[in-house]
Order: sequence, then C-alpha cells, then structure tokens
Amino acid sequence: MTHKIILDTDPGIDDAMAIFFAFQHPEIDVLGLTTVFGNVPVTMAARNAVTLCDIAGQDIPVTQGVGMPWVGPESTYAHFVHGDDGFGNTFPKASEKPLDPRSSAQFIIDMARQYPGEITLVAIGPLGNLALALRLEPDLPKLVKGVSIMGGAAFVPGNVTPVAEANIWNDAHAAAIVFAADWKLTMFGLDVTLQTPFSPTFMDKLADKNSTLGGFVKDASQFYMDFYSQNRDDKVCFFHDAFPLAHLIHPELFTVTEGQVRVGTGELDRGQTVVAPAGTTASPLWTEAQTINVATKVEHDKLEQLFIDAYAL
Ligand SMILES: [Ca+2]
Repeated sequence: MTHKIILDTDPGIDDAMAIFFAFQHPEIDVLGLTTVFGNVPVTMAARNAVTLCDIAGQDIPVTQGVGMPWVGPESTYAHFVHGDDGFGNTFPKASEKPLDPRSSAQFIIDMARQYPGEITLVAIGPLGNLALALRLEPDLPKLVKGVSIMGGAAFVPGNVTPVAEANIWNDAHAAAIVFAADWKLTMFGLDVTLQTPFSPTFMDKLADKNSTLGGFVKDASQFYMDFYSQNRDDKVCFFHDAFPLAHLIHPELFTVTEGQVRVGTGELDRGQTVVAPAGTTASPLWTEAQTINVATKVEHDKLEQLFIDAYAL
C-alpha cells in the first residue's frame, strides 16, 4: 500500500535525512514539501527544500509557508544545531528552481480536497502551516487520513525548556490549535526520538549504500553530531524527523500509548505537551481534550535497518 503524504518541514539536517528516506521508500508518495520557519528562517527552509529535491532528482511542488509564530515576535533559529545553512555548514549548491506560488497552508488544503481521505500530513517542524490550514478550511480534519507529528515531550523532559520540545515551543499557539483539532494524530516526540541515538557507523552505512543521498546526510551530520555529542563520551546524533515516516510503513516497530493532550501557551509551560493517559485524571481540561497517540518506544535495530535498506534502493 502506498501512503500519500505531504511533508511539512524546516530543513534542517534531520529533515534532510527524513525527506530522502520518504523519497527513497517505494510505499511513500510525497505529494509536496511545505515549508515553515523553525530550524532556519522560512525563506531558507523553502530554498533548502528545493535543493534537497534537486539533489534527489525529485520534481515535486515546494511551497513557502508561515515565517512567524502565531503569537509574538520572529523566532530565534537553531543555527547552533543545524549550521548557518541548515545543512551543517556544508553549503550545497542552492537550487534555482522556482517555488510553487501557493502558501504552504493553501497547498495542504488544495491537496486534501483533491485526494479526500487519502493524505497523511507529516509535520516535522513547528505547526503554523497546519494551524493556518485548519483556520482556512475547518473541514480539513475530515479531508485528511491523519496527522503525524515530530514534536513534543509527553513523559520526558523538553529540550528547549525543562518541559518543552523545540518544534512545539517554537509555535505553541499553533500547536495548541493543531492538537485540539478532531483528527487522528500521532505524536513522535522526545519520548521516543531521544531514546534512539544514531552512531557514526550508521551514517557511514547510509553513505556506503547511497553516495549521493547518504553521503549528503553523512557530511551534513558532522556538525549536528558535534552538537549532540557535547557532554558525552560517544559520538551520536538524533534523526527525530524520520520517526513518523518509519511509523507510516512499519507501525509494528513502535509502542504507542493513548492519552488526552493539552499544549501549554503560558510563560512557564510554553510548548509543553501535557498528556493524560486514559482514566488518569477527572479534570475536564483533559477529559474534554482530544485523544492522541504518543509513541514511547521503538525497536532501534529494525528502525536503523529500515533506513539503511531504503537508502540502498
Ligand atoms: Ca524539522
């Protein structure tokens, strides 16, 4: 079975790794890349996404979307994690191909109307585009098959604040809208992604199987790995963004738990994903909230092999 997806992204090194995996896997049909601010400013995210398409020889629409959080000033960016160029300071030749003229939100709506009930939205950046699409088309939840999100920290600490993960923290109000919508949402947050460090050997294997795409990921990951390897003895990095894509085709590798979710938008709890597993609270703040699935575990070896096998195709 082939899964039609739209990948909402802010490339980004783990975005690049995830996007190439989606392109490579025969059971994933990427209808387009919709970009959003996050790791980098949105203009760079859009240009980087087109560049990744060029590198992979993919001619699909790429749109530029939301460049600011729903509330508050322009964000700061994660150049200290992803490099000045979003690709670990490898500075690949930027594609000059034009973007699709639509906004990311409009593209999502257009595709959802064209393929009602068929598309999974896979969001691997902050959630402004999805929130805007929900506002423009309130029936969007009925028009898509589901939503898979890289973001949040349900039962573990955050990575920007003690309680918040970066994608959700970057646009907490947008995330609150997206998590409150009536659709089938699965969250791949730090609960599962930070349990799963990838070693330099893994990047070597990707590069060995696919010198173009794997080679790109390996080169771009050096800077990223230096960031993640501070304060530890081994060299590791985390490919957060590839998890929802792996789940799409091999859900059996993951353990998921159901819970009702609220997203914090206050000063202290900004971007916190507060999940109450079924029956654990009587508070209407949660009992009346949406139920989502939260990934909490993955079979690490099989996940690595899945990525390596796809890059080898
Ligand atoms: Ca991302």
